[in-house]
Amino acid sequence: MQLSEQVIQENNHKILAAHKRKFETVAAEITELKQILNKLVAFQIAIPSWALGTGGTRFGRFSGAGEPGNLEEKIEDVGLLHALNKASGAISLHIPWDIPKDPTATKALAEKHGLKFDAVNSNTFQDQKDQKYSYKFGSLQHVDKKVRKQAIDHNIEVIKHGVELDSKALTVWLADGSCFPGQLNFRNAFERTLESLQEIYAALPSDWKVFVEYKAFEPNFYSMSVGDWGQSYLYATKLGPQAYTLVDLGHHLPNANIEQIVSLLMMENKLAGFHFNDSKYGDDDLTVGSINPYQLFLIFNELVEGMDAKGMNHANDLGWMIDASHNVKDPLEDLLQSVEAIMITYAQALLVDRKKLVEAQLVNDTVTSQEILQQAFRTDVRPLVAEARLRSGGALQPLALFRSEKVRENLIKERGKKTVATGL
Ligand code: LRH
Ligand code: MN
Repeated sequence: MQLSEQVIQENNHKILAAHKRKFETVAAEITELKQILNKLVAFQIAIPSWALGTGGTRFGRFSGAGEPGNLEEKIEDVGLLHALNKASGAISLHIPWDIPKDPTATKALAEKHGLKFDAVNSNTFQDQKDQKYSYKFGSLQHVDKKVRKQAIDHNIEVIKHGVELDSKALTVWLADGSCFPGQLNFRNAFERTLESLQEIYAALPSDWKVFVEYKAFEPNFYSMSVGDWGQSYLYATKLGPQAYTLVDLGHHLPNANIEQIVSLLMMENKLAGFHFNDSKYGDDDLTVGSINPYQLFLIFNELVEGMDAKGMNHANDLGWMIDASHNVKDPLEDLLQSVEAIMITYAQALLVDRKKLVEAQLVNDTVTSQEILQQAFRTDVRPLVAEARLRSGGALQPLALFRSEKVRENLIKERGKKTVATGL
């Protein structure tokens, strides 16, 4: 199921006048309008290949119909999202869930949909059926050198798959840790994990990066061997200049100040990028901006300030990826909402009057500082984001068009009612 440019343009035409009125109203208030629109047009978010079907929890999974049953259908679904919002121009694969059997054909299919391959993800948190050694007690941290070697070889295999698809980064998330006090010697576990990561680092092509993703808990519930930003930063600095710390928004303990973590990682040139999602309690992997949109704004506020302070290219210098799981929403509608939330928040952060903010900070005028931030956060930038989409050939209202064109119904007709197992 693909949505033609013609269908998108015809639909835009019906609502263009209303859009232009709203756009001109908000545009009238903005000084650097052209720069902001160019930044929005250039900003692309990677869609996770593992989030195109219904997820589930240990208590159950309510599968949906018309979901992708193979890598080709996953690429088509991301292509559909990108046709609608022109901001989903990349897909992030998870190996072995998405091994490209014919990389040349896979790359060609992605190019047909205007998609690139973002970071590839390794998986040493599940035992594959033909696997020799179990990861029950960890992978890169494991006390048994044979298990560590198996996990290292897997990561090197994943790099090879990524190279064939012109990906430029490997994301390593480790479930490694312990469930009980006394189960693990923390220092030895760190040293074994570092030694293992050093072997993976040595296999990186010179223009590649490795993203070390941290997580406070789950599936281990006493310690995680990459449990917070400090531990990930320690690995990344000990590994070398191609290693960075990946921030998954759901991987923090309650009330962590994620925007401060982001600011300091950028200061150190060690921020890899993000796995965007939202959460109220744990690693809930909910729709971006659905629970705590102000926190997301404060994070993007630090990102824009930090990237401009270092002259970074907003679109290309960091990894912008979603990592979500869908239990009750249509996966594609959920992803459309997540991309929209990220684009809205980025636009709001671009509206912050940085000069006035610095002036207020330098005189400890905390009231004015808050007023400046909330002026931007309370600006309805949706017409700006829609205008950027319009100028990129996308839909003014992606979600409404997804529904009015009965995309899910058509996918079910094409793929049948069969339900598909996702890796998670
Ligand atoms: C771990 C995680 C990691 C992925 C997995 C699907 O919670 O965030 O990024 O490998 O989800
Ligand atoms: Mn993640």
